Amino acid sequence: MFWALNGAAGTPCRASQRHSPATIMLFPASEPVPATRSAPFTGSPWWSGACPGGPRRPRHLESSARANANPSRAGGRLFDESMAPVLPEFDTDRVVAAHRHSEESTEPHAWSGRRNVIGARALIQTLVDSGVDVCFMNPGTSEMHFVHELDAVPQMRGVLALFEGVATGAADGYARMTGRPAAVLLHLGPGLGNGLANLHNARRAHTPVVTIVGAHATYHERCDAPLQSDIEGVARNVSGWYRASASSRDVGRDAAAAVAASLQPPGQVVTLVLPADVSWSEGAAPARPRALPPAQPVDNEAVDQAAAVLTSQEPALLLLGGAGTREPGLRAASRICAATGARMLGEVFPARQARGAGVPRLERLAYLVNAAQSQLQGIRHIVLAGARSPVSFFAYPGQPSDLAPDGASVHTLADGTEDVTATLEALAGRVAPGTAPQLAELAPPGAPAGALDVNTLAAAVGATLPENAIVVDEAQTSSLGLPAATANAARHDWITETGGAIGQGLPTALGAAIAAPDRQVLCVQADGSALYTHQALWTMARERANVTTILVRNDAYVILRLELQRVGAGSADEAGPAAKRMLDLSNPSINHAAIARGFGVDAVRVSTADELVAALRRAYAEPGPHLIEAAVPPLF
Ligand SMILES: Cc1ncc(C[n+]2csc(CCOP(=O)(O)OP(=O)(O)O)c2C)c(N)n1
Ligand SMILES: [Mg+2]
Repeated sequence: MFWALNGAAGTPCRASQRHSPATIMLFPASEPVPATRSAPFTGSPWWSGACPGGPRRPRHLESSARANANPSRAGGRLFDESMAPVLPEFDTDRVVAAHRHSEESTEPHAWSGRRNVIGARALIQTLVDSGVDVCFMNPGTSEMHFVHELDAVPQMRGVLALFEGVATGAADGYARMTGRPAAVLLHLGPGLGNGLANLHNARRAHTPVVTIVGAHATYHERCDAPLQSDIEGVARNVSGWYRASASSRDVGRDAAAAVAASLQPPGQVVTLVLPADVSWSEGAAPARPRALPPAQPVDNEAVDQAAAVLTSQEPALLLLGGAGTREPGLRAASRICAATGARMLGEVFPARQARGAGVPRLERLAYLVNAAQSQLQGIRHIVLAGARSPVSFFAYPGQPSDLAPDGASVHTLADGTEDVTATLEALAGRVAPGTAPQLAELAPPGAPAGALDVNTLAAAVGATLPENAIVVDEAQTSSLGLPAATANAARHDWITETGGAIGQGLPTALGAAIAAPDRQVLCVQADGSALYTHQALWTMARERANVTTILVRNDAYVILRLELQRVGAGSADEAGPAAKRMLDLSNPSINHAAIARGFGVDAVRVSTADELVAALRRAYAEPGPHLIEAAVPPLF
């Protein structure tokens, strides 16, 4: 299918519907229980039978702590025994292959026939078997059996976060770098609610996240105890799939279904509710991983029509999002544009963009309406590849919401549920055979000296960025110079705040570092946004995460000074003292380096560009997390 909107700018025919939650599965689950078939699980002490915990007490009371258990992820048996402790980046294919392999297996499951397995253990084992072996969590009473069983299934790495928004943001960052979900364990409705903003960002990034929400025992619900609340009402906001496990017999297959649902293209947040009695009751069994749907075939009609539009000689734009901002998609898009003369732009806030030397350069659509309008001026055709038709982030009096220029046609080449990369490659094969992509040269800026401002900040980042770094950008107004200063830096990946919910930078950087421990993560973090989830620093210290944070201190919500004016409320300079006070963080000024040290992170304060460069070089050279608090004057 190929969708076009001709005439006045408006909503494209289908892409705009794609962001709403796709499939809501309602409790109780009604699908049939899949046949219990097994993969080769016989090698480990755990699977071979006797519980290492000792005496035969009821399983949920049993001490199964394995003091000498090897927590290395190399022990994960889902894929193969030689799996390195560090999974290679972008594991989706591997997950898919494992799921297929598992579906084909006819061996009985090692646990079939066992009645004394509690729900929590079956759940964790199913997650591990399905390729989910990291769980970011902030547990409570209803999750205690899950916590207890972590020692029984040591392939699951539990990562404690001190606020739920850290756990959910970390899961987002983790999956953006691995292509496979992490689990998040949260405590009833309030815990899920605390994690919601970063689940929202994950939803907007189409990140697979398996959210497990512990709940009261099923029979306890009617008591309306203090923590009882509408979990589903909270979950629906972000979840494309929702289910509450009804009994310990169901929880394994529910977990397998949750993982598969999270990986449904283009990826989504899913929520599995785990009542406490489901968690502690026996009679559970781990379930086989579910088969994942095969990638959709390329839509040749859409490719034909995009080819016609792009070769029509009318000004055309290829707008890239989702998988289109990864390197294979960018290379194909660059070839298409080189051959046809079309322009290419990236969506405003891509989930993950490949950048730097050796990668095609991709300018992004601007956040500010006027700037975006001038980027789009004169365009007659917008061809969407994994992106949505451009809209203004907010409504502003007298400004358009829809940014497609009047008279432009909007065409969907591939939406996020389709194989964006393969479609771009097919289009490149059609219109650009023999045309090479245009790749950025390695030409980083020189190391800056002197006063710190948003430009010297950016130059310091570009001059020092290590090869293969992961940059998490929550620098807000201080990010202004970053794209240009890093376009010709060493190759790197760039992660942005897809959903506009702030407090995402530090958690996402934590998750990315756990996903890719051999890569350097640089988090360029605005001060106000940092303070939503700064507890992430403690988890970074505890997990020895290789994250260098530049904490950009301007002692204000600077962007809101601009927004005050843009929405027509009046200029920030002329605002009254009560209004000004709501946008100011300077009284008292916050010592972010001291906060970081309090959380166990090495931290320094810098006030010149040369000091920043030196601090960055030192931080990159040493393992573990570092925070550099940089005093940068506000842009407005
Ligand atoms: C969850 C959430 N709460 C509040 C906001 C509104 N908001 C947007 S930007 C901003 C302040 C950002 O300040 P800072 O991080 O210091 O960046 P600066 O503007 O100073 O560069 C706020 C409060 C938001 N986008 N998301
Ligand atoms: Mg600020």
